[in-house]
Amino acid sequence: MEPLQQHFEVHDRLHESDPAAFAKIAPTIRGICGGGESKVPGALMAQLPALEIVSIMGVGYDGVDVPAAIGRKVPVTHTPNVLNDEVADLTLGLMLSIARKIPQADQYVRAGRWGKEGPFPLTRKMSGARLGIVGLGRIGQAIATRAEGFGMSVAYTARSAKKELAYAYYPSAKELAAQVDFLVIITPGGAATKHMINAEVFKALGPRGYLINVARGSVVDEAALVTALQQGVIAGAALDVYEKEPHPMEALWSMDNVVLTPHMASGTRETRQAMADLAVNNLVAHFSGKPLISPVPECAN
Ligand code: NAP
Ligand code: 8YV
Repeated sequence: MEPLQQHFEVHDRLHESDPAAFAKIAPTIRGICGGGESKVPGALMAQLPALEIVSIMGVGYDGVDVPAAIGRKVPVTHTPNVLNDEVADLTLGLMLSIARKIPQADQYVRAGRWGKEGPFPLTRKMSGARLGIVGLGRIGQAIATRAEGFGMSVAYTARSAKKELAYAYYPSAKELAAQVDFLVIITPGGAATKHMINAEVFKALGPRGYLINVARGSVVDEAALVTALQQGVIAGAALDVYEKEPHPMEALWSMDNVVLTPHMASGTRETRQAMADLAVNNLVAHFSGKPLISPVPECAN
């Protein structure tokens, strides 16, 4: 907020907190700044006749109606790359957490169970295991590099095979899942990937397989995931994102074979600052007539 307020007159989420007051100032609004999860529907943009730009502080922009923005000649920007390390770090942390049951072990000590019940039950080895990545883009590749440090084999699926990379390519998530121990999801959200990870994929992943979702909740069929976890179709899941945020399905809360984080993969002071700087700098560039730093691909030409 501070750097935004230095450059602009900011109305902080007034459309949500006071729609009547928002309606009065709406004709003067020239830019929208929002987070990666922000909803910027065409209906909101339609209330803003002077709108010139939408700047998203996040790499994912599935909440923005990009065709509607383009129809209005309103460019959309986002914050790619500056968060690759952070999201990849948390992903490896989630993989270790679910395989080694680190949060559960922490609870075991805090609840005094170590002294009463003895050693913690044995867990699962991650080093040397097989990793499958659904979406081998900027963040997916950062995850792959880290996994190599754990001696893991890496395979992936994406819209297209990456000839320049030595990892094995599978044409679908289901075929990939059948070959791996850990299946990490890191695609964009939106209609094209909705429920791409479903009951069929869980069956292919199998009873020793772990699902890790750091992409968007919409990519995974959460109800089918709950069933798969309850029935032992897969070994476990570590999730940073959910279909209804901030309300993950309650069935997940009490399960021992899941690790849940609250959409925090990019959430360090350092990285959020870098994302904020880029989001603000895109706005500053636009309003000073300079080229945008990081338009979304659909607006790059
Ligand atoms: P990116 O560089 O654009 O990579 C996206 C990857 O997904 C690409 O490999 C792409 O395939 C693949 N993909 C896209 N649509 C697909 C489809 N329909 N089927 C299969 N694969 C598909 O994006 P990124 O910077 O790595 O970010 C990825 C996503 O992570 C973001 O969009 C966001 O939703 C999520 N994210 C979450 C957090 C968090 O806090 N949990 C933080 C940052 C990002 P091609 O390579 O063939 O094009
Ligand atoms: C953030 C994200 O939680 O970049 C994304 O797509 O989901 C996350 O980095 C969010 O965008 C912060 O605004």
